[in-house]
Amino acid sequence: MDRRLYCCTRTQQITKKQNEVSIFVKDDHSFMLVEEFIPNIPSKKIDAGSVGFTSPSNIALVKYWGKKPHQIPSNPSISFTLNNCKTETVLQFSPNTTDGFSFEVYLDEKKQPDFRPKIEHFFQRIFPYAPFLKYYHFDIKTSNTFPHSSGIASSASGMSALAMCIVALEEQLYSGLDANYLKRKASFLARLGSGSACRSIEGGLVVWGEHKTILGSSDLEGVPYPFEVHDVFKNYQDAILLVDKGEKQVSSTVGHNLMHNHPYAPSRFEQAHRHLDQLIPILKSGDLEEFISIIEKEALTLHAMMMSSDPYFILMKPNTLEIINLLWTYRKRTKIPVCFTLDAGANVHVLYPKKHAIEVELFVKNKLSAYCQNNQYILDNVGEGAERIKI
Ligand code: 2P0
Repeated sequence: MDRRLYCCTRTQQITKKQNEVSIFVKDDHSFMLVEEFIPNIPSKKIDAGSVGFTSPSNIALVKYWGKKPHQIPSNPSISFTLNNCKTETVLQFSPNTTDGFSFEVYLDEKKQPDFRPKIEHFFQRIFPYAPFLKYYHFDIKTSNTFPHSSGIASSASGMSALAMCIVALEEQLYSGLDANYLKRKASFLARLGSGSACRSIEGGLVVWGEHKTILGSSDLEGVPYPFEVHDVFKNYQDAILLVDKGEKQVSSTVGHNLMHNHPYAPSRFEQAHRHLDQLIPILKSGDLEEFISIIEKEALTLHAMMMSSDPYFILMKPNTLEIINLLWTYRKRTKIPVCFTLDAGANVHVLYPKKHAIEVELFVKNKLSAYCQNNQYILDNVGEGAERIKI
């Protein structure tokens, strides 16, 4: 069945095509269709098979915090794609004998019924763009390279790996889809699973969210940062200090929603745009003093937003602050341009240029690891994005 026809006859179109985006109202829910990513009738028939991808986590320099309906970010963000913290996903498909979505999820070979609601929701959201999801039963077999419950967001790596598998299946079913389209579509689909996941498909620096100066930036997908990047940022290092490996106190979705009616939200969103503008010459020149100033301001503003929302919450732990203070003292003493950033949790990402890796890693091992749970930390660096697993 042609989904476009289905949608148009069952719904009322309230906005005419604008940049290929249409907004429809179906029953009481509005939904948005981006026609560019809606496939036609499959050109081939395949009964069964499997595809696999690895996809990394990413660490935001300018943070995404606050979103609108349809997974549209309230402000643009930019991140380094990581290299070592990855999810590996194999999608095995065989004929579906039911009317709905049919799938099982496995983590490290063990069935994970808890993951089902999130995947079911993801499939519902992306179904207009992947109608073939109902042709098949899927066994989704996934594992992470980072320790389970390490407090590292597995949604970015997990959703981007699954999105890559889904477009790889699409590539097998439809002819003539080029590699660039497939990567863009994977980012678009990954965003519908988890916002930050759209920044994990491509390597290096990735921008998500419209920004006036950044050519091609989009609210719908992550795009490679299009301007000149100084060599120092091409192999930046990230030591992830695992301060608290527990369950997240606040889900990201709840956190993002607390930006609605937040008294400081408008100026925060404006600040993110300004920080991106300021980063453009810094990323070109390699001015690390200015880089550090923006990156640390972003991390602390993210947590300041959480601490001033209603309800308010604190995700940093005492050891998070101990690490930040030790790092500031170390930077002052050694003049090594090392800085920190934070995610929506207590873990600290220590960022530094590769040429200082030996000294900084000794400092992490000898001083900072004492403030981590079980002394655990992960050494990571800027990576290349999602990669196919040869099956
Ligand atoms: C980021 N974070 O830019 C920010 C900084 C956490 C702190 O994106 O609801 O898991 O799935 O779209 O992507 C975490 O939020 O949220 C996040 P959803 P997501 O990386």
